[in-house]
Amino acid sequence: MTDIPESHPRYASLVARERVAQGVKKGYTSSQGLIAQGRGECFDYLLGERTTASAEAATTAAAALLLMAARPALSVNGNVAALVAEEMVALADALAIPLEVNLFHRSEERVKKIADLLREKGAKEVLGEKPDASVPGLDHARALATRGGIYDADVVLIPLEDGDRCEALVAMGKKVIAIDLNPLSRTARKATVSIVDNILRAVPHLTEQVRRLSDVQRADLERMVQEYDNEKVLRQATAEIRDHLERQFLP
Ligand code: PTJ
Repeated sequence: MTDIPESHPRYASLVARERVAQGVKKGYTSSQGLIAQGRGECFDYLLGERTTASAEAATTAAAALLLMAARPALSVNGNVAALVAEEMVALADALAIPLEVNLFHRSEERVKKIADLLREKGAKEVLGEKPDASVPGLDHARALATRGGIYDADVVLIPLEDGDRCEALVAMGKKVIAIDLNPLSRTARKATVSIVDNILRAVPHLTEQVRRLSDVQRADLERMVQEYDNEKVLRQATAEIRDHLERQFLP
């Protein structure tokens, strides 16, 4: 790995980039994942590389949804594995559910490498190596799903995805939580709850909220979800970008 000094003004961003590059070298991240990371970096820069108020609101609603779910599921792809493998294991632990590997640029070798990495980080159960069902309406490998996992889930977390599986999962009647730094993406607009934040900040924060809300009464969780308005949150996220840019660069 390139030795990046902690004093570098772009330290966190450069370390994240390095982790995705390592993921490609080790074979669990696709080369296309580098492009996705570049896009994410750009949006994070526009946001001011911070967790905004809109992301806080979305994260709380997402935690409430996951806690209320009868069968929640957590999807992991190559970029998620490179950036937050350990943190996804902690989230799965907090909810006492498995993780499921699901890839767009699928190869069986990459699925196995990601599943092995998650197990190495302490995952108790990893699904996705033997998919036995297919999400209707998708013509690519991302359709592959596991019964007892994403296929039967009522709430699915899909970090860093393109929009069509999000739409297809919503069409199956599922509630979908996206983590996507682009508030304008199809995924962000189609999801039930969109967390517009860097996955590096979003996943630990989501786990913290799941733990914090775990003793809250169901009626109160329901109220949190009912009061949540994803369109309003995405408008707020774009306003947060504009405000940050004006304050920072055009004072
Ligand atoms: O491992 P695979 O084969 O399943 O492929 C994974 C990628 C990410 C390559 C695949 O899902 C893909 O091509 O995704 P897209 O269409 O590039 O969308 C990824 C979205 O995630 C974009 O809107 C990015 O802005 C966003 N994004 C990228 N990095 C981050 C991010 N959002 C949050 N945190 C990030 N670090």
